[in-house]
Amino acid sequence: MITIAQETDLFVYRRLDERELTAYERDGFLHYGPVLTPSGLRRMIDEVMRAWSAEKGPFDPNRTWLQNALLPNIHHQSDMVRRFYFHGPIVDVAEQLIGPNIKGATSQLTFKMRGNTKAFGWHQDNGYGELEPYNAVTCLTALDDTDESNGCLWIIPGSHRRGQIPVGEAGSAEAKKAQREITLNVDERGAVPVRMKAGECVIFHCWTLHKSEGNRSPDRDRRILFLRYADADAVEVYNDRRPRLGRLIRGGTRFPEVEAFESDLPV
Ligand SMILES: O=C(O)CCC(=O)C(=O)O
Repeated sequence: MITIAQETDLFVYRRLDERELTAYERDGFLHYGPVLTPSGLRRMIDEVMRAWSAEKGPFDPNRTWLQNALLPNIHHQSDMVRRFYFHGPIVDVAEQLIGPNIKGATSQLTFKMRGNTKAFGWHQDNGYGELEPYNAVTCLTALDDTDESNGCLWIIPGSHRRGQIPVGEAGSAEAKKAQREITLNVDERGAVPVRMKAGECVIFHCWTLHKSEGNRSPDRDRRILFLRYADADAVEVYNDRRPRLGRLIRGGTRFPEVEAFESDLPV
């Protein structure tokens, strides 16, 4: 495995302290703070916007929710995303929260450009395709300042302790392929908004309930880089327990197909 030097001009490295580890265990999430330096943020935005503009552009009410909101596998299109995903500060954090063997499970842009007032309902990330073991971690990095007016994330602290919430057919391999929406009916008293500055991230557990409202701001986009890390041996429960394919980032795996997957992608 290639080890590259820390890129302190682009990324802000910091491991979690004891207090944060305790908070993550209790609340199922952490507002971690800055992960991109100002120049890292500029480069990240430049690169991902090239990919976004080529395929998407501004919000278009005639397109579907998914067409307006998601650009999957963004690490295939951006060197900065690959560096951040494979070698950035969150890899150390994922190691603290998951263990020594880690793969990248998902990378995507989830954008809510101005004009896009569509909400993203309450869900667990493990509802959209159940992974086991149940310790996968999602990291959302804000590329814009985000608050209630432009569709920031909302989280129910401690909701990860409810465990995997059954979603029936909606969690099947077919539903996942069709990228069907899942909205759980939950008691949302106690939910908190996660306001972030551009370049900051929030980290949460695969069972933590979260949602976002529409972007109601007339002039502010809400762009987020979504990355997910899992145990290198994590399997897809909904898919006959086949291994989730994703780039091996740290340690080893018992699955040769995971070891080989994307190992030819440049850093
Ligand atoms: O893009 C959003 O607003 C929400 C993202 C999210 O919750 C998710 O992708 O799991």
